[in-house]
Amino acid sequence: MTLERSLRDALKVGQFELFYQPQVKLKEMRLVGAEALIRWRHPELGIIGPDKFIPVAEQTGLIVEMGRWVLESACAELRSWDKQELPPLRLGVNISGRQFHEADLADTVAGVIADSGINPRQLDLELTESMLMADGESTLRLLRQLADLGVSLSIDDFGTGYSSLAYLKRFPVNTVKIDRAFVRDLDHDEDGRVIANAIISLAHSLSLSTIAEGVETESQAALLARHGCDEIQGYLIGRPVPAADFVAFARSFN
Ligand code: G
Ligand code: G
Ligand code: MN
Ligand code: NA
Repeated sequence: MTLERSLRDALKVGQFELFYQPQVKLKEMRLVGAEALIRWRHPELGIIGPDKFIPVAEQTGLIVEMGRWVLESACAELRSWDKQELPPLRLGVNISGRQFHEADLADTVAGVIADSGINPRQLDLELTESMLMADGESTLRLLRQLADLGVSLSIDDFGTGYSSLAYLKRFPVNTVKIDRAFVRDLDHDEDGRVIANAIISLAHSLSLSTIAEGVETESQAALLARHGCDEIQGYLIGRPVPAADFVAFARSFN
């Protein structure tokens, strides 16, 4: 059976699952959000990560249906956290290039928000630089439609893409996610610190908030705090875990 066929079947029978990775505000070390990360719970092979199947889902177009499932599941989870009386958290959902270029993404997001009954401010859509570079006017229109729904918009893996800074000013984006490559370099050399500092300063000068990804050590967290980075995400705080484990984590965190 082809991987494409297996993925379709897996989606149909409910073998995909979202894991959740915590995000913490550095100033007061308070849990403020999470990123939803898809996993395939394969009956024979165990947990399979997205790097093994997202590229195929992209190529075949299945990502559109899968992405819709991710949005619905993420919003259902937000609703359930609310019912379980967790403090209000923001949940980040990754949007793929193909999904972004589907004509009706804003309608899809609006529909999922309405059906789930979540507060749109709790939903954050993670976009990449390459999506924002594609086509000026239609991209701007779509971003405005999304922003008008009340969701927030982040740029994922910031610094790894085209790094044309013009779009940062032009588009209604709220947050820059500093790629973990830069965070890893923080410990190594002065250049690493200079780059991270420059990204944080640039973001702040445009009134954007910053989340550093892939934070693994206390010394990285301390350097980021000193540079005024707003939030961190990474193994230092917690790995991506199934929903039930995340709820337990959230209850015990503060
Ligand atoms: O979960 P992990 O850390 O292995 O994620 C690897 C990559 O897969 C990340 O870059 C992330 O952007 C991508 N990814 C994870 N979950 C999703 C998802 O639900 N949709 C899309 N489009 N990409 C995802
Ligand atoms: O969306 P994005 O591609 O940024 O997804 C984050 C990816 O980074 C996921 O694959 C996640 O499992 C991984 N990740 C999250 N925290 C850490 C970390 O502290 N260190 C490393 N090496 N990877 C991480
Ligand atoms: Mn991401
Ligand atoms: Na990233």
